[in-house]
Amino acid sequence: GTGYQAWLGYPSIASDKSINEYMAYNRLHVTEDDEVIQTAVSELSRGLEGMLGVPPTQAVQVENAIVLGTIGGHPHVGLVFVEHQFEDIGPEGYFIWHDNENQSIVVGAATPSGVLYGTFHLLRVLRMGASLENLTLVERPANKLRMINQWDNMDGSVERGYAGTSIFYKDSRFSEDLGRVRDYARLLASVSVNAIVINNVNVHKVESKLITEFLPQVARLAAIFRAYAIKLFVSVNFASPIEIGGLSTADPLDPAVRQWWKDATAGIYQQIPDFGGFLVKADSEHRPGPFTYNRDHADGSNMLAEALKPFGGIVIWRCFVYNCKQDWRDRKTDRARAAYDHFKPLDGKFMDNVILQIKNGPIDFQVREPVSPLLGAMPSTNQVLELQITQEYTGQQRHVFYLIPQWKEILEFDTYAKGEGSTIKLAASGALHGNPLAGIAAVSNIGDDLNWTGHLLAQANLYGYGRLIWNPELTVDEITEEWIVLTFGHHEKLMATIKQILLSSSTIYESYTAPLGVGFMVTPHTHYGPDVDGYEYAMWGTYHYADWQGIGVDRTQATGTGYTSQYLGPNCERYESLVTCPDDLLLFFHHVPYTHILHSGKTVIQHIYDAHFEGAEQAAALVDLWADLSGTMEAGLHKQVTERLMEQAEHAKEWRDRINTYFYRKSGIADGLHRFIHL
Ligand code: BDP
Repeated sequence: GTGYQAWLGYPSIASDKSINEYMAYNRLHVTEDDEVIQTAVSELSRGLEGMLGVPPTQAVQVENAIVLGTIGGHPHVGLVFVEHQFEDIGPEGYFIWHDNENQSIVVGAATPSGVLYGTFHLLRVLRMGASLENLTLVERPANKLRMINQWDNMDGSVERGYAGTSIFYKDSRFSEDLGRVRDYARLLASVSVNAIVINNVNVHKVESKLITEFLPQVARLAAIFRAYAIKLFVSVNFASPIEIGGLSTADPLDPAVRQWWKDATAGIYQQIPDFGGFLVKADSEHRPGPFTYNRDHADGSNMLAEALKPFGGIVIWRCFVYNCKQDWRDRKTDRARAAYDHFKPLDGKFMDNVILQIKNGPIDFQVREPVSPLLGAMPSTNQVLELQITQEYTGQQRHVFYLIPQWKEILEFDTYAKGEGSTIKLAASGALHGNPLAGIAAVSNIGDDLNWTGHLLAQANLYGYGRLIWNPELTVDEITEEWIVLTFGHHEKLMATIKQILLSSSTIYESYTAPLGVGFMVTPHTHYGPDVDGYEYAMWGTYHYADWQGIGVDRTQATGTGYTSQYLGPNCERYESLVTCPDDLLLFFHHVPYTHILHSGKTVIQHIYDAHFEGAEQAAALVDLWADLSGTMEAGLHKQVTERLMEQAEHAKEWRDRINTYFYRKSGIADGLHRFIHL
């Protein structure tokens, strides 16, 4: 009961009715010895053996077998594909087809990676207990780049990691035991992740050497991921030519600097021929960047892109760029504006192997933020959407917070960049503007905790992330139900209860933390637990401008920072006007008196009180809901979650009391329901 297998456990189905049906196919027909296809074979063997009790045998003919292969490499797969004229599956898609005549199942794709994804899909079908009769599945990914960012440091710590220490590094070295990394690669590939950045975006001196001194070890990691069709990327330090190269400048237009990057890059490709490229955080939160030399982000990224270009590598340049000192005591500047203000004017200036990576919101992964107006706003520039799986501001994997509904909302958001229907999912996939490189990246939530994610239920966020980036059309229900069955098995009550907990979790958390989109209100630096006073008083404090009369950040064009003008069409007016601005984002866009009446009919202050009382109550109720599941799963799993939920319930009370007391003292307005006596 550790949770280590996550959604890839394959318990025996000896007593299920499907066993006889599945048993009839327990033979594999494979003709290619490609490494990734062999990975697919071993995954399938492992799964079948677990479920059926006996490993599959090698089939000499395709009858009564599972047939795996590429269209060009396995004659039977090629034949089936042509005969059935399955729709275009692209380089990474696949088809799974039940051949009635031969009583076989054919998993085919254009490339080995497609075969691997198809194999994992077939395993999912078997685990879900579905019938194989008439099975026809044809899939291709919506997003080309499906990436994970590790924020791991070589000292073994993980920035914003809440599940133990790094599985990659320890004491400024690579971990001796890379078995954990291999198991991680399995988890990622099983949900179609095809790229990973192996170190934190904040690159210290020691990690700068990943592309020089530590290359042999990086190459070992690349080999592990390669077997699972995952490309390896490294976060680089923009000042590397100085830090480790012995140069006196990192000016992107300096010929010696450019040469240094070219040589370093060539060195990488010598050891890792399929190296993915670089991820860069520059000119943000004290990281070095082109601004030091009066150059812009296009100059900086193009220099790296030029070095990578001959090898087919790419530069992913983050747009999380803002001056972390700017808002302090100054209400005229606005951190929310920064990414758009910096990057929008540079549209068209980036090389074609540069991708801009843009956080989903304009600030920083808050519980609630509007969608970043930069997404979709640069037609001539490649972009990827950046999400955060690790729960930095969403309870740090001590509180349950299921992120899939939030991500769905983001993906469905209409930017109006090319008129109605210009959704974020189309911007992210590149379809909106026809960009050649595009996709989605997210900050991982795993560490060396036995169950990977600290909170067992946080595994659902990693699983759901993978499923959603492959196919943003999947519904929240579909993803949730899949994860529950794959993790806990089939059980009616268990399904209903866990689903209820997951689907209510984000609303509950939101209600006892920062209200109405105002954000932060967390302890500076750790970002865990409530904190009340604002930026006016502390540099890394919260950001809500609450005083005795009112609260919120005025980002309107009429009287505020003008941030609303970065939105297009109806979005701009919707946020600008108090009449149309949605309640849940009200304080993100407007500064209002506590007595302002929401669309819900409540005043802002009464909403704050009510939400906090209700949220804490609902958090406590989760403990009871979970308690009711005892006996439906392994005791060890049950206990893990019980402990976290109890901590959450306690902590929710602290949130409730500190936030409510703060606003009561600020506003002097009593709770209409007179509940404070119970505090
Ligand atoms: C913030 C984190 C910080 C990261 C930064 C980033 O607090 O640790 O370095 O984002 O994304 O969310 O670069």
